[in-house]
Amino acid sequence: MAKSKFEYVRDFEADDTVLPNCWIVVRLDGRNFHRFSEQHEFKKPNDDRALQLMTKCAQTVMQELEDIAIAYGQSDEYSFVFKKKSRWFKRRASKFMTHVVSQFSSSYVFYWKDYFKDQQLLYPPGFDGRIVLYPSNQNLKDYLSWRQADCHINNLYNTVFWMLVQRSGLTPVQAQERLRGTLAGDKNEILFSEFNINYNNEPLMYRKGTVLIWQKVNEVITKKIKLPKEEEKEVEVTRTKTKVVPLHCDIIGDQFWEEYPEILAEDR
Ligand code: DGT
Ligand code: MG
Ligand code: MG
Ligand code: MG
Ligand code: MG
Repeated sequence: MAKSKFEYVRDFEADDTVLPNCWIVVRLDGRNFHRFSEQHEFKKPNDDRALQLMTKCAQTVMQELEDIAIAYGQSDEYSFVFKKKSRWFKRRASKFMTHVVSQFSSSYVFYWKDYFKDQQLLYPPGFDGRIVLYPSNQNLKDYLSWRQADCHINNLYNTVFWMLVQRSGLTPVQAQERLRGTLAGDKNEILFSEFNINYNNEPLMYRKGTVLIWQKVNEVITKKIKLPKEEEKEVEVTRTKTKVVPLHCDIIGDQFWEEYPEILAEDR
C-alpha cells in the first residue's frame, strides 16, 4: 500500500534501543508515598500490608512480562532485572519502563483490597520509573547490594526513631536530634539498652527487603480420571511448575549467588 503523506511523522520518534549484552534494570518508586502512607494510615515504620501488596504487584509484573530474572523491593520501590540477552520489544527502553510501571500500578489498585481489608483506597497512587544498564555481573550485584544496604540503613534508623517517638514520647524533632551523628552501633545499642530490642531479631522482610526469583516447585493436584463404564476416580498427580518465589535473604554476600547460579547464567 502506498504511504500516506503523513507517514513522515514517524521519523520524529527517537530510537531508544538499549545497548546489547547489558542487564536492564527498571526501578519504580511510589510517588509522594510520604503523604500516601500517612493518608492510608500505614503502620510505622513498616506496614506488612503495604510491603506484601508491593510484592504481590512485583510478582504479577514478573509473571506477566517477559525475561525478568530477578527483582528486589523495599519500602515503596521495586527493581526488576531483565536478562542480558533479552530481545523483548527489540530492547526499547520506553517499552520496558512503561510496561513495568503500568502493570505494577494497575496491580496495586487491583489487589489493594486483598491486603488493606478495612482501609479504603482514597486516591489513585502513581509510580515513577527509571532504567539503568549494567554491563557486568559485578555491576549488577553491586546495584542490588546498594539497594539492600539502603534498606538496612533506613530500616535501622526508622526502627530507633519510631521507638523513641512511640515508646519514649520524644517529639519527631527530639528523636531526630537524639540520632544525629549516631553510627549503626549506637543505634543498635539504643534499641538494646532502652527498648530491649535485638535488631537482628527484627523481621527479615524489614531488614533485608524482598528478593523475587524463579523457582521450580512441586504442586500436588487432584485430577479426575475416567474409568470404563462411565466411572470416575480421583488421583493425585505431582506437577513441576516454575513460580515466582519471595525470599528475605542477604544478597550482598556471595552465598546467595552461589546458591542460585542460574540467575546470572549467560545463556538465559
Ligand atoms: P518521591 O518518591 O520522591 O515521590 O517521594 P516519597 O515521599 O515517596 O519518598 P521516598 O520514596 O524517598 O520514601 C518513601 C516514603 O514511603 C517514606 O516517606 C516512607 C513511606 N513508606 C514506605 N513504606 C512504608 C511503610 O511500610 N510504612 C510507613 N509508615 N511508611 C512507609
Ligand atoms: Mg524519591
Ligand atoms: Mg517514593
Ligand atoms: Mg522510595
Ligand atoms: Mg499497541
